[in-house]
Amino acid sequence: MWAEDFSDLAKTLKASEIRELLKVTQMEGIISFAGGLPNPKSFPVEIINEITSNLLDRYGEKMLQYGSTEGVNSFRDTLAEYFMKTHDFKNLSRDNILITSGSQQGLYLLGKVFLNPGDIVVVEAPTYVGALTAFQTFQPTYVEAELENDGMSMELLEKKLKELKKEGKKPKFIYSIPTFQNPAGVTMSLEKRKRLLELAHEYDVLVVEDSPYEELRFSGEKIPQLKALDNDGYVLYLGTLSKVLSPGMRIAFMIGDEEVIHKAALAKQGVDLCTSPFVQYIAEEYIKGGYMSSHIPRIIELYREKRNIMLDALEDYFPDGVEWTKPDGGMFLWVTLPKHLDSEKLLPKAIENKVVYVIGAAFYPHRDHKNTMRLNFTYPSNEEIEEGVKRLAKVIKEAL
Ligand code: PMP
Ligand code: G9A
Repeated sequence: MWAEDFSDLAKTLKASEIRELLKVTQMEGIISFAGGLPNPKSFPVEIINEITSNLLDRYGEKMLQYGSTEGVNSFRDTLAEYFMKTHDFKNLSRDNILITSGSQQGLYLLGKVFLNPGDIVVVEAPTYVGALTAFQTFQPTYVEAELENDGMSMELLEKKLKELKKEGKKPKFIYSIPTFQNPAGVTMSLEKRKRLLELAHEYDVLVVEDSPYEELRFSGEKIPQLKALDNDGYVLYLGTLSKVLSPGMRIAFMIGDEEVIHKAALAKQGVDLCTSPFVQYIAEEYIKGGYMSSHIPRIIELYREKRNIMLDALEDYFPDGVEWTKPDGGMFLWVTLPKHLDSEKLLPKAIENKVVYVIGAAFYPHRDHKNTMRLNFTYPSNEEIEEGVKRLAKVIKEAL
């Protein structure tokens, strides 16, 4: 009835592939490798129950009131200390930190702060589909740097930055998920991280480091975050508690240059006034009380087993000519089918066989890669992983 009155922007809005697929995944008997959902077994329900009731006794009035847009000050102080101590981030104070309602909101706020229509954003290809959804309101132009097994191609990035400079253009930022990337599961090497920062300096471009998965390492050596290698505000870091505590709590944080943080807080005022103080107090106690550090190893153990089961099943059931990444952490792996197969065309067949994944094209700004798919291994049960891979292998073999 009102569709004619929708704004030009609303008329362009498209559903996120992942949000849409959540409906399919709720169908009876479906095994889902689609959404990036943590396993419910990873939620520390009892700890949260206990913390919440203690906190309500002590701080009930503050928890139930509106809070400042920047976030609860003591929580911002706790995070500053936590990231300097555990991540080696330099010179943080609460003024470098904005609490957001999920990193998804952080991405949206960055769009609001930086992007005019047509502005350039450099992304890894493939990249997180939710970032494309967040930025779409601001209608940027994308420049893609291909993702390799050790992270974004620095050669391509340099080439593109050089070309843009020749045309008198500069990207507003480079968006990267360097650790256990979504969707591909790969991790950027230390050499590439250093090179990325050199290029950021040379071409004077901000780097947005989106890092929800870094704590979930199952194998290999820890690599410093880009933000830990940054001495002068070239990296804006997005962290979240969604994958190490609960996505339902919607607690995340943007860490970076004070001026950007302040502007993002102004942008947030019009979005939700503030992130729930109730939940911020709980999150603060979860970190300060050491619960987070003691709980993460349990999540890692749960997910490492699931990753191994999926890798073994892929090896056992997938036909020759199909390749996949072998992630050291995170929640996803990335499957590449022979060139002539289109994972979007296979999806209805997969759903018929009661298994679902996210098509690779969703993770490219121009949706121009067809023969890939993303598999999540954290949500299904161990038995479902094996059975789901078997079903998917059948669909692929039939298509071959
Ligand atoms: N960035 C990336 C790379 C993600 O994978 C996700 C969640 N899937 C988000 C941001 C958003 O996370 P949240 O809003 O729950 O913090
Ligand atoms: O449910 C969501 O939209 C968050 C998950 C993101 C993903 O699957 O990448």
